[in-house]
Order: sequence, then C-alpha cells, then structure tokens
Amino acid sequence: MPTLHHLNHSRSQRILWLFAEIGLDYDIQPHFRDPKTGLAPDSLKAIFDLGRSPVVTLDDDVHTTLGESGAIVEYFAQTHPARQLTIAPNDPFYSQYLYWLHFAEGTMMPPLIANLVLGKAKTKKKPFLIKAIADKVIDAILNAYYAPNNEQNIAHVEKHLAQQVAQGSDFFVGDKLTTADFMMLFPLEAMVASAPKSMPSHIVGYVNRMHQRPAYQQALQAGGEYNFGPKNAA
Ligand SMILES: N[C@@H](CCC(=O)N[C@@H](CS)C(=O)NCC(=O)O)C(=O)O
Repeated sequence: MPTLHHLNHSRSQRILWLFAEIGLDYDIQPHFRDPKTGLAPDSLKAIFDLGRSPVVTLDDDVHTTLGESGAIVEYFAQTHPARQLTIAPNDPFYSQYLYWLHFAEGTMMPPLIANLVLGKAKTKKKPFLIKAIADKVIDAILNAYYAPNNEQNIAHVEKHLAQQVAQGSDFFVGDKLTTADFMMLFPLEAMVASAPKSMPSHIVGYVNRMHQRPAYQQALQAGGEYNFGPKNAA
C-alpha cells in the first residue's frame, strides 16, 4: 500500500484529494511545519533528502520514493486508468490538458512563492536603517517582476475558466475532472484563501465547485487542518 508523507498546509493536499477521487487505499504519515519558520520538519528529510512534501513511498519492487506533486498525480492517474483522470494523446484536448497540467508548477507557482517569501522577508525584524533600504529593494523586485507576473497569470486563468463555463464545463480541460484540476486547484485556492475579495469571479467559482466535491471533503477530513480549504471546513 502506498504511504503519503503529508505536510500540513501544503501541496500534499492535492494528493489526498486525488486518492479520494480514485478511492485508493493508502497510509498517511503526517509531518508538521515548524510553527516559527513554516519549514518542513527533519522527519521529512529522513524520508526524502529534499525534505519537501508531497512524497509518496511505494511498495513496488524497487521501493520508490516519489516526490513532485505533478509526478505523483500522473503516476496514480496513469496506473488507475478506470477512473479516467487523464486525456489520451489522440484526444483533441490532449495539448490543452498538458498545458494546464504543467502551467501549475511551471508558471503559476513561482511568482506566488516569490511573493510569499519576499513578503515574509519584509516582516523580519531588522535594524531601522537596514529595514528601510531592504524593504525598498524587496518592493522594487516585487513590483518589477513577481507582482505583474502574478496578475498576468490570474487574468490568463480567469479568461480560460470563463470560456470553460461558457461551454458548460466545471473543469479546466474538456468537460471532465483531470489531473490538470488537481494541479491547478492548489495555487488558486491558496490565492482565494489569502485574498478572497480581490480574486475574479470565475476563479472563485471554480475553487468553490471543487471544494464542494465529496472527495475533496473526504481529503480534508484525512489531512487535518488546511489553511487554504473552504472556510467552514472541519
Ligand atoms: N514542485 C514541488 C514543490 C514541493 C514543495 O516545495 N513543497 C512545499 C510545501 S507546499 C514544502 O515541502 N515546503 C517545506 C519546506 O520547504 O521546508 C511539488 O510540486 O511537489
């Protein structure tokens, strides 16, 4: 049986949701972020040298330790074809499917993380004069690059989701749940949770629809506290 090494408030929520949608039997090993630094604990480094989550250990012949949420999502979707969470190369939506599957970690997450890390750097205690200069530099970097990148990404996703809704689809690609949804929900729900009023309506609508899925609710129960889930979550 696979074991998911789950870190609270993290991308491994993607995998809990995926496992619930597949109806997979698995073990869960929780790891908790350091409350001060927000970083993963050493217990995760003991499993996987990068010390990042999600990580899944498989009871296959070569005792695989698999990191990268995209790789994990693809692995389980491909090895459970009956659930039909992938799109085949001969399907007209195949290229769109690959695009959104990779857009999540390739384009959407980097400016989000940069905003988060640089924002945290601004709140760190520093001597007064150094703080004034450091904050200016941080703002310059954010304003020149990461903030506009993030805004462009949001507009790009919003336009796509508006088109999907106009075509009667609840999902990112075609008219069914695919691995692209597991990948895209995480950055979108994180943004909706941190700035609900400033997010555009189709992104908010999409996040709400995914949150209402029974398997998503099941995943919340399995993972415990999660800052980016629906506000009324247990
Ligand atoms: N691209 C990787 C990123 C993994 C990653 O950075 N995970 C974060 C949680 S969302 C983490 O483990 N952070 C803890 C740390 O860096 O100490 C993936 O998609 O799995």
